[in-house]
Amino acid sequence: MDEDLFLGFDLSTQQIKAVVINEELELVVESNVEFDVDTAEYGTKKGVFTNVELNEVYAPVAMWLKALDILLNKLKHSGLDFAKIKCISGAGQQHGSVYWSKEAASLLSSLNPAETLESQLAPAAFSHDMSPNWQDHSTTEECDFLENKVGGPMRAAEVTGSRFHHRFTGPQILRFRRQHPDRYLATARISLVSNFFASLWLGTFAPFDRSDVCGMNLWDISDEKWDEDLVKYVAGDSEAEKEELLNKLGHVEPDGGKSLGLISDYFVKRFGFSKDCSIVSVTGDNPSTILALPLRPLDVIVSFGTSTTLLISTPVYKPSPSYHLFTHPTSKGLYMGMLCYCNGSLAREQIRDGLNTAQNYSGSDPWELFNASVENTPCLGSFDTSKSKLGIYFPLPEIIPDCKSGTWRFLTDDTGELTDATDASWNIPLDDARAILESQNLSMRLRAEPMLSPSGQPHRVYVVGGGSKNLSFCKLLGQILGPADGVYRLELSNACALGSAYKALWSLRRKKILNEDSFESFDDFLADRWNESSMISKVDQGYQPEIWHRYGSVLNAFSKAEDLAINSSK
Ligand code: XUL
Repeated sequence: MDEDLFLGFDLSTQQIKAVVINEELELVVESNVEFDVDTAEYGTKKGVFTNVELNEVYAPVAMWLKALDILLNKLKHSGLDFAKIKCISGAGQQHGSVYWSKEAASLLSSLNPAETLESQLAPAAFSHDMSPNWQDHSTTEECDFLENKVGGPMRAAEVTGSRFHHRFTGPQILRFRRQHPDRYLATARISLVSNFFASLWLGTFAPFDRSDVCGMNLWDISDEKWDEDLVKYVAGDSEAEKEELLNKLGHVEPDGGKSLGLISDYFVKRFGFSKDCSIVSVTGDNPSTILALPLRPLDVIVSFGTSTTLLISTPVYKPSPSYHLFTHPTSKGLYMGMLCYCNGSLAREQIRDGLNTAQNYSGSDPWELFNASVENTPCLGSFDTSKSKLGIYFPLPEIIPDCKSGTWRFLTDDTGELTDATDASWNIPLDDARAILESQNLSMRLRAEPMLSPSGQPHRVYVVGGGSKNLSFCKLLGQILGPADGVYRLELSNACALGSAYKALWSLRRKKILNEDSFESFDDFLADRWNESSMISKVDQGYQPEIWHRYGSVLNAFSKAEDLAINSSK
């Protein structure tokens, strides 16, 4: 068939994925490359290297170059005609930074199509061979330094949408400059994973994406410009050092749908792309995920993956140190609210495995006992409201709240007083199954409520990611967040890459609004084409007043329990 096609990528922590769609949003082909398996010679574990003593987590940039080449060859062998692709966009894991060398610009623009990206760009195009990863926790000193300079977490959140976080790129650049002053000096450009990827496609440095740039703690969201004070604190202390860093950063493209240019000749000659194929801003993986559906204000997406993330589209810029706000990837006047937890699936699986071992489970569904225990345990572990159980489970150091690893179990009564749970009061590991889901969901509710004003309830909750298949997870999410219109599973295993493919399509086909200097919005464009009944299914009724209020009544106690966990681990 002679149809135009659109390509979306997801360069995430453990793999790179590609999806190709047509104008009707139908999936034409998809493929992926898993780093630990397909680029095993790099020796990463779950796509990264970890230095436990230093709390560092990072990934080799050259591995991504190799993986892209493998992925494009896989797509070619699947019969995809690259010449039909009219536009490409993508998404990258957020916050990760790539440090380009002084030779990078000329290397990027003169690639030989007979050779791989990896052999031509690595190591010469980079002043540092590694990209700090979003799971990195090494920048406590830098975050404290910046927080002091700025005047506290609230001020940082007001300006940049988030307080300083270990993984955010400003603190990471500061640490990089302090640890490797020579490499910092040798750096011509600093990109995020997103515009690093766009730069490969363009054969020249791409600007930052309007949404992903908000993951740096350097961008003034309201004024849409670099915060020069912050840039200066990260760069050193002089005007000259600030200017040097501003040059290394380059600019930010304000229009998420604008073509950044045509595809580099390298891909035209090596893979047979059309010379007219246009490249659109590559955003972060979370902003791209909200583009996989026409998300309305007060709708929430919860992604149950390695990390648990909660995403909201909101017209209100109401910053807080306890969540993140980003500029919406496509729509002026909208923001993306986000919560991002490190302890997602790993924490749940540890409890599941403990339960299976304790009960010598040998069946075929590893979640059978866990789910049965969730169903058979009453709300908060007790029918008696004066003996509610609250647990906190962080096998990894957590981002929200900023807390070292550990497990804590408490009992709380109607007054919100907390006592440590005893072996007699808590049936370990049986009670932990419901308690960990409650704990993860209460934490989301506590933080998301201000973004969901006035009622504190979402309109709809959409679930995605591996854990969305588990009905027990969906049910507890519905009970605790209480969405008025229920919980829906997005029947997609590739929401993030698909969001990027949709963005590529919108970019090329969006209509200009007559007499105005603007375009048809992404959400309207998508809503016109999106076939809801084939994309989502309702998995829980959502709001049940009695249960929702019972969970609401322990939110203060839960917040105190978190404080105890934070202080006990200091
Ligand atoms: C978001 C975050 C993670 C990564 C995962 O702030 O750190 O969700 O984007 O790829």
